[in-house]
Amino acid sequence: MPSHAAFPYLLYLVISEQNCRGRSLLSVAEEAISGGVDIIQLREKTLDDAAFLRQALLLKEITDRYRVPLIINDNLAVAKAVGAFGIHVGNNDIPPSEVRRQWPDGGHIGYSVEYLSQLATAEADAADALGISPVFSTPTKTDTVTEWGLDGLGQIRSLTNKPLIAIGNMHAQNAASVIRAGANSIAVVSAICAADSPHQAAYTLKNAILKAI
Ligand code: TZP
Ligand code: MG
Repeated sequence: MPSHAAFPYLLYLVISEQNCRGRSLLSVAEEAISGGVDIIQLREKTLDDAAFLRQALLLKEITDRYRVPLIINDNLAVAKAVGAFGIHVGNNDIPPSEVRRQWPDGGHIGYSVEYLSQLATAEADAADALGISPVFSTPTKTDTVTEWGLDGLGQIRSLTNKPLIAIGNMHAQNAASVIRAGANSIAVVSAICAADSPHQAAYTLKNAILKAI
């Protein structure tokens, strides 16, 4: 079983307005926090920088109110401008070492792993946590490379001590097995953003995780 001390954020919400079924991202985030979400990543792939910044500032007000860390996906300027807890970058984004250089007093860096060969690199070393992307294929993100599955996750677990964030078709029914395979954190988009009740969905997921650790 992995240590949960380095990354004590068991339930990780990845949110964007377009995945919220027409509801306000802010109200979905607030409900999700009330249900037990531990950390939130704002991932807006369709907004320009100004709109992304406005959205991030509004979300930061909420995450600050509840003392939930805010991660910004793939936009260092926005992450710095809002004083985010950290940033998450993909394999084709600004590399973690460059984030570190441009944000020396900066925050947490998450880095998505799509290839095993990424693990033995300076970029993985520079990251604080690794995204296992995706554990299971998902309609939410289709331009993915490797469907890791539980075996792939377990293999990565055996190769690194970094906290592992499992993402891709995570839900209450598979969360426990993913934790047992070595994940430190379960990250979801649809399981919370598209739920009738984001509060209840977060609560159910959190309980499934807590039972598995
Ligand atoms: N990265 C890998 S899979 C994914 C991201 C952002 C989307 C996960 O969405 P869902 O709806 O939780 O499967
Ligand atoms: Mg990217």
